[in-house]
Amino acid sequence: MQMKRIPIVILVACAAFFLPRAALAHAHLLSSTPAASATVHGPSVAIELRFNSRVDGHHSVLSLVTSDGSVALTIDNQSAENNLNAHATLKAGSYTLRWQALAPDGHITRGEIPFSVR
Ligand SMILES: [Cu+2]
Repeated sequence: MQMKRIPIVILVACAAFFLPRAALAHAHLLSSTPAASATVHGPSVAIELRFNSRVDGHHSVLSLVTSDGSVALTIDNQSAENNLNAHATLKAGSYTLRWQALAPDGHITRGEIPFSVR
């Protein structure tokens, strides 16, 4: 029951994205570590996403996607109120960091950052 309600919430959030006024308050990704398409040294990888607005570290979601599936990351204490932080121990390979950020206005934004570890 609970699982089926989540996609509806996301749809509503996406619809609100197209309202210009609301869009100003959304959390848009400004930059990240690793950067998109970057190759970083492992095995210890620090992850930081920097947004244009505050994000709720307790209700945002980070996961790592590989060919083997997807693993949820624990979100660390935020280095700044606009940032989401995590860390992972990764072997060499290709990864996609999938993020879902909750802004203070209740709207959710999502995206993916592909990167490689060598
Ligand atoms: Cu918004």
